[in-house]
Formats: sequence, C-alpha cells, structure tokens
Amino acid sequence: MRNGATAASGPIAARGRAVFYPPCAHRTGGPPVLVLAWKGVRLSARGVPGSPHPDSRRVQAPHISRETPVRAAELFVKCLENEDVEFMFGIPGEENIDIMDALLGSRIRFITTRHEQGAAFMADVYGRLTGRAGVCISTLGPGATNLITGVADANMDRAPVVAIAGQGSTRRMHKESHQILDLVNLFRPITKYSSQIREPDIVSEVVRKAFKVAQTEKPGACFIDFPENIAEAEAGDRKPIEVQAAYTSAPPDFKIAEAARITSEAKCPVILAGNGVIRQNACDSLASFAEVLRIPVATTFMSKGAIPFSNNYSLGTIGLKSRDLVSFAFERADVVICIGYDMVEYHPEEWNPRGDKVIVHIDALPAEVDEHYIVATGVLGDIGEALRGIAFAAGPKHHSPLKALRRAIVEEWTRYAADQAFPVKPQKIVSDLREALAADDIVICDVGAHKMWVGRMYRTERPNTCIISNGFASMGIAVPGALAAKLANPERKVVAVTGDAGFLMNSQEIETALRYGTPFVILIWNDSEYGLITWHQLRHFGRPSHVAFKNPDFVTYAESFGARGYRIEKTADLVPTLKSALAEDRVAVIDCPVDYSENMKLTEWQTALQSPV
Ligand SMILES: Cc1ncc(C[n+]2csc(CCOP(=O)(O)OP(=O)(O)O)c2C)c(N)n1
Ligand SMILES: [Mg+2]
Repeated sequence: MRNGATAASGPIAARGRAVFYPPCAHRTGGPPVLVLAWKGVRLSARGVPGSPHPDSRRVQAPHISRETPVRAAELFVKCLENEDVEFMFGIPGEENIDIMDALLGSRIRFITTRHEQGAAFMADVYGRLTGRAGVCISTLGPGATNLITGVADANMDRAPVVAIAGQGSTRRMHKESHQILDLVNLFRPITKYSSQIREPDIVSEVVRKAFKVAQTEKPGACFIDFPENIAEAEAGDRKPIEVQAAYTSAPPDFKIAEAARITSEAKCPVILAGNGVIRQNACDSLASFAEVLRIPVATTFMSKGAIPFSNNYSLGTIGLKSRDLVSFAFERADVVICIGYDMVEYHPEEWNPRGDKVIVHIDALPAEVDEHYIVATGVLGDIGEALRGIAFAAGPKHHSPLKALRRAIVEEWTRYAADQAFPVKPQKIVSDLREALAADDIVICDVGAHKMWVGRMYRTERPNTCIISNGFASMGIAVPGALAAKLANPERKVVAVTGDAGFLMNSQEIETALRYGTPFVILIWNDSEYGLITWHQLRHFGRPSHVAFKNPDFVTYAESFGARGYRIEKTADLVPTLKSALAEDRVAVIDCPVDYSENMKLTEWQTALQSPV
C-alpha cells in the first residue's frame, strides 16, 4: 500500500499535488480524462470507453503546470521516449502505478498483457526482430518472478530487452515485508545489468545504461527495479541523457591476413553462420564471402535466413544433436569458419567431437572457452568488414567437394510436398507452411519436436523470417512472440508454430492480440503429448514416461476468445486452410494433427545415413 492509501481502484485514483489539469485532447477520439490534484491527493476520472480499441483510451500528455515538479516516474517515461521506445508490454500493479500513470501522457503504446511471461516474450521477440530493446514491465514480487522466463530467454538468445519492475518502498526493504523480494539479485544471473533506482537523481543514468548495455554486442536483457517511493518523488529538472549508439570497430589487418591465409590453405572449408551475422546486418557480406571464395554455409537454428536457401552455397541448417545430412560437411571439413556463432546456440562438441578442426572465429567478441572450440585465429570486430577483408585477401576454392551434399539436402527437403498421409507428417506441415507464406512473412516457432522439424527443414530466404529460441529454448514463446512480431511488422503475415503443450502455456495472449487488433495465425501441431520428450525417451529407454495429456477442443477454445478456429481433417486441407487463416483480420487458430511416428523414423534414418560426399 502506498502512503497509507488503499490501492487505486475504479475510476478515481488518489494521489499527487495541488494542481488542476484541464481535460485532455484525444489522439484517437477516446473518452475524456480528467485529472485533478488537491493537497497530496490526485483524482482522475475517466469516461466510459466509447471505442472497443484499447488505443482509444490513450490520451495526450496532460500539460504539466510550471508549479508541478516532475516526478521520477515521469522523468523515467521521458527517458524511455528518449530511447525511442514504441511499445511497452506488461501488467499494471500497485507498485508501478506512478509509471502507469505517467504513460498516459506518453507516445509509447502500452500493451496490457494477460501474464507477465507473455509480456517478457513479447519484449524478447520485439528486441530480436528490431535490434532495439523490447520493454516489459511488472509489479514487484510475483509479477516480477513471472517475467523471469522471458527475460532469461532474451538474455540467452541475445535479444535486447529492458525489463522493469515496480518495487516496494525503500523504507521497508530492510525487513520481511509483503511481496518484497531482492529482485536486483534475482535478475542478476539472467541479465547483463540489474540495478535499482535508489534516488530520483539517477533515473536518467540507469535507464540510459540499461538500454546501452542491452543493445550493445552481445545484446541481452537488463533489469531495472523501481521502488514506489522513489517513483513518486520529485526529480527536479533532470533530463534524459543523449543516446549515443556504440559501434563495433573494424578488425585489425593482421588478423584479417591470418584468417585469409588459413582460408586459402584449407582443402575443404565450411562456414558455420550464427545469429551474430543477422544482428550485425552482415547477411549480404556473408553471401558474397561464400560466393567469392566458393565455400558452403550452414546456419544455426537462430540464424536461419542469414543466407538465402536458394543460394547454391547454402547447406541449410544445422542444429540437431543427432547426425544429419549437413553434419557430413563438418565431418569432411578441415577448416570451420565460424561467423557470428555462439556456442549457446549449438554446442561445438556436436560438430567438432575430436577437437581437431582448424577454427577461424569471426565475431564482435572473443570466443567462449570450450575444449571443442580452440580457435586458430580470432578476427574480432565488425563482421561485415572482416568478411570483405578476408574475401579480398584469400584465394577462392576451385571446387567444393560439398556440392553433392546440397543436392541431397534439397532433395530431402522437397520430398514430402505431395505426401497425403494423415495425420500430417511433420515434413509435410513444414513444406505446406512454406508454400502458404511469402519470403518476407515471419514464423515464430515454439519449442518441442516441431521446432526440430522447422529448424531442420523450413526454407528461409531472408533473415529474421523464422525466429527460433535456441539459447534458452523456452516453451511458450510462440503466441506472445507472434503478437510482438505483428506489432513490429504490421505489413507482414505472421504465423506462430507451436506444439499443443507450448500453446497452452501462453494461449491467454490470444485475448491481448484480439484486443489490440493484431491478426496472426497459430498453427498447433497436435499430438496430445510432450512430443520432443517422448522422442528423447524412446531413443534412450525405448519407452515413454508421463508425457501424454488430453487437449481441449482447440477450435471451440479459439472461438471462445472471438478468434477463428480451424481443424485439419485431411492433409489436402492444410494449404487452403493456412491461406484462409492468413487472410483473416483476426487471430486464427489451426488445430493440425501431426504424425510424430516420423520422429523415430528420422532417428533410424539418420543412424543408417551414409555420407553423400
Ligand atoms: C518452459 C519449458 N518447460 C519445459 C521444457 C522442456 N521441453 C522441451 S520440449 C518439451 C515438450 C513440448 O511439447 P509440445 O509443446 O506439445 O511440442 P511437441 O514436442 O509435441 O512438438 C518440453 C517439456 C522447455 N523447453 N521449456
Ligand atoms: Mg505436443
């Protein structure tokens, strides 16, 4: 509770100073808002919303009179605007009401979610797609702990995020007190920077630092804890700090020369491209590098689209723990050129089990220490500059022995296009999804067996068109992530691909999406199981253990929100249903039965696989 007052409820909120604000002008013709303050009590009366669109409730900044000192919460919101924050995702609580109130006067669009985890995943995917920090906010205690999974996901997937939590007063933090947790320490292991605003004077520095750290290579999550008594205190005439973007310097010439020499001497080099290539906008440089030097490229799950699959030097995606066709490129290779690669995405032991590969490491930062990743040379700095420099200095390969491998991969990826078996084979779902979507459209994939198939076989032509969480790899990201992707890219189609279990972890955000008028498609792979875990169990023990469950009727469930529901009854319906769903102007849910007997068939096929090169 704040200053002995009860929590704000209903249309009247009490707090503030002795100033009267006239009714505000409206941005979107919404209801009038009257804000009145008197003797430490501020009253705000809001009319009944006239329009169902939540934006209609947004109002322009009340004119703050000269006598009104700026509160720290108002300065905080100004600092967020200074960082060009477009959206904030979250749930209001008692201890963040000063920020919530200050947001009424802001151009920042607030997205009120139905779970803090949803808010954090939205910030996560927004950050990953735009390179600018996604922002999420919760109240203290349970609100903040609900943020944790999404914040950890962003941090490990190198997505810039600034997470904010309201906090109890600093006057009760030294003792046992209702809902108080040491949030700064709780968030420390899952962020790059975690700090509390202990004085109104430091608001601008803390916010600037959080955004700078979150957005600088390697990006990640930052956390700000904002105690309620500091948020409501006066901040005087403090201003936001000027935004100065950090830059990555060019790599040193002698390192470029060393990498060029190793590349020229290599007999059968292969490139492993990671998400850093996409983050640093080096995709075109990667394609030129591969073409000029005639070296094939495999991408990780998180860098799908870093090189177009239609490029003859693309070997598709590597990421399964088991041996796959693309693995033979690494078995054959003497030199592996790792570009923007993070081992959190795919462990080097998987492609360098004997530790005998010559590794060229090209990235913004030095490599993590790992006995399977001993680098011959590290080229640190701007990735595009490094690739251009090495391509200029190195000699091209005359013929890559890996060309036949691409033919085998293309053949495997296209074999299922006409398959009509029902339930639908995973390969066929991936193939139909590709057929229904344009090259620029966006897939947000959840975590499960479906992710293995999408990661392995979904063909991408552009970066950031297939978002897969493969650092933290948390279930539940797809539905909130799709909402954020649609907000960030309103002109593109978005599909959340999810398992039946992951879907129900954050399906409540369908309501959020409908409320904000953000249409996207949710494609549920329905197997009534934690399918990936079944797959692991069958591989290790030959039998499943406690992985089955029953699903609700997903079509009725979708319709109960006001979304559109579709059920796939035969395989031939999938493409037309996807196209109808994509044409909807609201959220559409497709319940697609999947035949996961293909999982173990893939395992058996992979075990018997002979190298085509
Ligand atoms: C939040 C979270 N809990 C548990 C896991 C471990 N896990 C990974 S995949 C998976 C099963 C996913 O099931 P479902 O969503 O139905 O997808 P399917 O594997 O059936 O395609 C589980 C439990 C995880 N990655 N994230
Ligand atoms: Mg499942």
